[in-house]
Amino acid sequence: DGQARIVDLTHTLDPDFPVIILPPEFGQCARFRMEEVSAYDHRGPAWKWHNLTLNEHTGTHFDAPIHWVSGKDVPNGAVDAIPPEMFVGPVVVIDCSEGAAQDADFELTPDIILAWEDAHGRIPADAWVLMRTDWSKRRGTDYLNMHNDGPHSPGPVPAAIELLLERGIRGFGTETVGTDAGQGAHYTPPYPAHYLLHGAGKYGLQCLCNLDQLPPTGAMLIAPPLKIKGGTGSPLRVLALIPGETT
Ligand code: 23J
Ligand code: MN
Repeated sequence: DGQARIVDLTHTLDPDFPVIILPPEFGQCARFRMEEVSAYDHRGPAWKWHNLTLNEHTGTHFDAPIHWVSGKDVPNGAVDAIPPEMFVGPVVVIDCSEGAAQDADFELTPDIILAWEDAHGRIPADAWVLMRTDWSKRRGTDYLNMHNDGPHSPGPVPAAIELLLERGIRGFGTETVGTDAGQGAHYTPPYPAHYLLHGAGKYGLQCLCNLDQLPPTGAMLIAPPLKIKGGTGSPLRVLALIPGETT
């Protein structure tokens, strides 16, 4: 009947929004920057516009298979080559917010997924699976939660991603700065969400928000990345549509 409640799962692109910090031996992600070109002034009397500088993995963003070495040869693995049907599809939400409030290193495990399926049914093939942690409500340094031994934020164990791949999911999304836990480098394989998902040709979404406004099942996700030639990912607007509800 055309009725749907629309929830915006996107953070505002803002130079102050944290970006991932990798161990110092690696290249680093540039923050979002905005440079004024003109503002109805001598540089352009009737218009205002900006030059933008950003990493593909800035703010609320999409991860393509070629982001990771395991997915480097996936056909159509760059953002410009992914079939557009992949950008509209069903979404389910696994609520890990209570556990993540207690434990910054909270792990999404197969047991949690199986318990979710007992309550809500089997995860449908081709669905996006989002891990709700309410981490998007954190501000400032609490978001990356960096300690001397690196960042601490919740994420999936390798076996959880393997189970989601058995279900044939389309992709996996989180409210944290990555699809992997802050301490995800210490799993086998390191960064299992990135390694396993992208190796299987699946997608990622990171830095999502407002997952607390979604039902566990029944919503549709619209998540088309920018069409960057050979791009490994892209900031994007992510919208959820909840049929039969009104805003
Ligand atoms: C590069 C290296 C490691 C990671 C990431 C990027 C991300 O989380 C990302 O934004 O895809 S873990
Ligand atoms: Mn990314």
